[in-house]
Amino acid sequence: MAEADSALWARAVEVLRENDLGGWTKAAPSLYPHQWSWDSAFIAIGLAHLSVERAADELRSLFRAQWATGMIPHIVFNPNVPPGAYFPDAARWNCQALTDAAPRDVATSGICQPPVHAIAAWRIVEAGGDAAWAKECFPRLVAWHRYLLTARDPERSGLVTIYHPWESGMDNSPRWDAVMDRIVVGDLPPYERADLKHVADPSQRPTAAEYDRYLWLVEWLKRAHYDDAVVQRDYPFLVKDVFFSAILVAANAALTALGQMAGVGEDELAEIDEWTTRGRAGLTSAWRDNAQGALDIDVNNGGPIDVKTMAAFAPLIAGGLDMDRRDAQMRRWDGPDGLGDERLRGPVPPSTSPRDPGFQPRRYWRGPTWPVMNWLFWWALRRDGASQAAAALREAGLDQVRAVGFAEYVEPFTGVPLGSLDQSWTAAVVLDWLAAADA
Ligand code: 2M8
Repeated sequence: MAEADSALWARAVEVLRENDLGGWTKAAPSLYPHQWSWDSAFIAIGLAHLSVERAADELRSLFRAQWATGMIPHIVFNPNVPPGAYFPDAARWNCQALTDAAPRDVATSGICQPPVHAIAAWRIVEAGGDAAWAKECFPRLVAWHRYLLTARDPERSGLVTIYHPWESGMDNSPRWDAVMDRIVVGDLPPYERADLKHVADPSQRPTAAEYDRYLWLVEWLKRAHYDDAVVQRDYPFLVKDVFFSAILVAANAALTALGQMAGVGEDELAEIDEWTTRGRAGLTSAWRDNAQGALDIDVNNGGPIDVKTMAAFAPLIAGGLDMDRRDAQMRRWDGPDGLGDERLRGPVPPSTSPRDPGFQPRRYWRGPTWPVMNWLFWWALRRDGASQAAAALREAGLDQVRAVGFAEYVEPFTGVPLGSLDQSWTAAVVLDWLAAADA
């Protein structure tokens, strides 16, 4: 490894150590003091290069918080965090009082996040994990995927229904604007935002109006006692999220590999195959030629959500595309909604296309580039043999981190770091990138 890369590696290791709270890692030093679901999956991918056992522990601590429904919750709360440091906190979600499905010994939020976990579990195997690990994690991951394939897709459409922008992981993406604009906030219990205590510049975070709606949706979910059937009967934010669904398809391939290693029966493997087929069919139904990709579907009015964001690359993440669709996705990748806008500081994809009316270059998921997303696209391109595009993305992604450190997100034109510094998942994906060069 070149000397500069050794230094980057050492610094990434340090960031993960500093955020390590003993068996699990907080998402960021102060802005995110708890364990986040998809953050921890990416973190495990990085940790696997340091210690297979420690990486497995990262996922184990999520599994301990798994709901009886199979859901892996989006936040596992750290009981040692002082009141007011993060909001909404465990008390506001109040899951243990409202549903028996929530675990008794650990407090969690009542929603989930994209299912990157099987991909992480398989990365642990690739880094030296054994059949015992595959046997241990397989049933947890099957229960998680089955929850998404059933409770979150009772129509068997192959597309997962999300209940909250936080479930997408892309909280304030313009993908959600039209649905969120329809929500009328009622009698919302008072609250104080904690995020703005940690990020001084409010133009980098969601707006007050967005936060009111986020919290209002939480009140709806509480009223439904977090019961999926009740939520889906009458609820203002029901969206078929193509990016979430695509990650599930990709994760099902990893689940199959884990199942084979664990020696599970043919029936179980056949069930996962069927999930994959269904997921691909769902993404095909969400394909729009004019978008050269897939668009989310607003369940309450049946229509596609026509905005230009990186989520349109969902089919690329899922893989298994026919030649025409793959070419269309790669044209989009190289075009003005992907890497082709000449104002971009480097060839990494903006979260929202600069051509979309909702684009804002500094505000969270409305334009900035996200190192962890660069990693995810790199992983998918590499998996499918697009080695040149993958190598270029890895190089550009690493260049960005070399320039600004382990930022949560980055302004796409100026390259200024935004949000939290020393974000755990950014450090983790850097380790995986650097390890890949040596492979
Ligand atoms: C962001 O989301 C949380 C809520 O879940 C927040 O803004 O408070 C998102 O970027 C999400 O994708 C990420 O998992 C989380 C922690 O990094 O922060």
